[in-house]
This record gives sequence, structure tokens and C-alpha cells, in this order.
Amino acid sequence: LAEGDIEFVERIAEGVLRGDVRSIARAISIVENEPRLAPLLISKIFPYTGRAHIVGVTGPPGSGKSSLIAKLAKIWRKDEKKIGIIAVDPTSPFTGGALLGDRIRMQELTGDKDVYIRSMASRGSLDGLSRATRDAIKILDAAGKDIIIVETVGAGQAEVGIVKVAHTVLVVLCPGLGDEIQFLKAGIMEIGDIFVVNKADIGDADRVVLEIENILEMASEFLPQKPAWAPLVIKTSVITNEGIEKLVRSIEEHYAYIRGTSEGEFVRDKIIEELVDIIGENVREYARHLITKDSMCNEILERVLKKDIDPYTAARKILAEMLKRREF
Ligand SMILES: Nc1nc2c(ncn2[C@@H]2O[C@H](COP(=O)(O)OP(=O)(O)OP(=O)(O)O)[C@@H](O)[C@H]2O)c(=O)[nH]1
Ligand SMILES: [Mg+2]
Repeated sequence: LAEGDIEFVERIAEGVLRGDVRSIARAISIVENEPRLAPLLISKIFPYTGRAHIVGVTGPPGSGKSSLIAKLAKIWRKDEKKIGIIAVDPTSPFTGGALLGDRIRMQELTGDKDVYIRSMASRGSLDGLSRATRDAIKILDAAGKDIIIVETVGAGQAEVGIVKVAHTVLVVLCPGLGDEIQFLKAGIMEIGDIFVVNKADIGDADRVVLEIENILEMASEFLPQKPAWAPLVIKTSVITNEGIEKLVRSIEEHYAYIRGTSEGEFVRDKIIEELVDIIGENVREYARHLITKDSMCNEILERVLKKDIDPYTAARKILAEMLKRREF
């Protein structure tokens, strides 16, 4: 890196540590768009991370995730907590080309310098939560946010990826999902610490609560032992405020539980996952580079195309070549 780049990144890192809003925005743009500068930035702020409570909020489109987050943020602001909000692949974004509804919902928050709201893309990641999103969480953490809320829309893999970064995962559902309840069984029911049945003011929320409880009970029968935290199911409405206060306190209770029982293990597990992801990303990039650009590895590719060797054998040869060169 040029000296100018280093100075530039150091200045931004200092701004982040002061909690300066413009520096936070620039830092997140760096981790999104400048892979060359991102590692230096993260190295500067990393020692100051690990303080924030990270709350993942996921669930099917339109279940009320953003509306609930706005409510939660308002309550936590009364407790003088500093808040960061990241919306990953928002269908109705918080910022930028926000839909009118979201704008109105978020208006009270956007004027508050202790609430930072940002939407991000999950592009280019296997589990739907990109490296950039993880780094953005670190930036907000180092900037002194007490609670960082990450909204992912439950359509692809992002809702499962959230588990890799969040202390507490909320799965937000609502009545009238119909077939959507089927989709719950695929993965998402395993990740919730708290299930929220939102829009209790319309439709039959009690039936959805029962359905979730049934699924959870069936799933728990297959567990070797009872988990220490049994997932909660809470009915809410952002219209009548039913259950909102209870939800806030349950989220806090869950964090206290994590900190009291398994925080060391929790942090260790997250870091293992992150290291494996970063290594995997580097190795994949280097493999692609060699296979397409290097004449020897390209020859191996040609042999697979001719059915001369199979992909497993070829991959072993290429991996051996990568290790020999040690360029990644
Ligand atoms: N009646 C009622 N409507 C609600 C409630 N919560 C949210 N809504 C409405 O449901 C619609 C979707 O709300 P959002 O908060 O944008 O939902 P979301 O889950 O963030 O949606 P995506 O980000 O697009 O997946 C909006 O029109 C909200 O006003 C609720 O508790 N009751
Ligand atoms: Mg939303």
C-alpha cells in the first residue's frame, strides 16, 4: 500500500473509534468496495471490537422485520443504548431508494446521531452474509454501538448465515403466510432463539404460535439433550404495541444467558467460522486464478474436459500445486 493509502485508512479508523458518523460510513464503503484497503482498516479497529450485542432479525418478506426493528431501536434509545442497523439485501430498503412506508417508519430514527442505519448487498458469499457485512458489524462495534441489529430477508441462505454472527437470532413470522410455514422447516426453525409472531392485530396469531410450538417440540425430540435455552415464541403487533416490551426484555435476557453460560465458547466458535471462511475465500480465488491463468493447471483442466482424469484427481493435483507455490 502507498503511504497515502495507509494515512487515509488510519484517519478513517480513528474516526470510527471516535464514533464519527461520516467515518463509519466511509469505513463501511471501504469494506464493501475496496478489498485492497479493508484488511488494514479491520486490523486497526479489531482490538476495539467484541463489546456489542449483535441481534439477527430474519424471516419471510413482509413479516414486519423493519417495523419491529424500528420499535426495538426506539425503546433501546430510551435506555440510552447506541444502535447500529444493517439491512442485508433489503427488499424494502431502509436507506437509498427506500419505499415510502419504510421512510416514515424510520424517520424518527434517522435524525438521531446515535442510530446508524445502512443497507448492504450480500453478493458473492456462500452463506448469504458477505465478508463486507461481517466487517461492517465490526466497524459499528468498534464505533461504540451497544446493539447492532442485522436484518436479513428470509429467501435464500442469508437467514441461516446470520447465525454465524449474531448472539441472538429473532425469526419474525406472521399470520397468513400459508405455504410459507412449510419453508420454516427448512433450516430456519433451527436458528431462532426467539420466534416472533408479528401482526397479532390481524389474522390468527395464536394458531401460528401453536404451529411453531409444535414444530419446535417435534424437533426437540430428536435432540440428544435438552438445550439450556429453549426458544421463546412471542406475539407482537407494531400497531397495538402488544408484546413489544416483552420482546425487548426477552432479547436482553437471551444476551445475559449467552454471557453467563457460554460467551467464551461462543466467541471462539464464531472466530473459527470466520477464519475458515476467509481461508476458503482466498483459496477459492487463488484456485480460480491458477486454473484459468496458469498453463500447467490449465492443462489439468483440459485433461478433465477430455475425460482423461476425473475432477477429484484433478483437484488434488491443483491443490498440490497451490501448496507448492505458496502464493496465497
Ligand atoms: N397490521 C400490521 N401490519 C404490520 C405490522 N408490522 C408490519 N406491518 C406492515 O407490514 C408491511 C411490511 O412491513 P416491513 O416492516 O417492511 O416488513 P419486512 O419484514 O421488513 O419486509 P421486507 O424487508 O420487505 O422483507 C408494512 O406495510 C407494515 O406496515 C403489524 O404488527 N401489524
Ligand atoms: Mg425490511
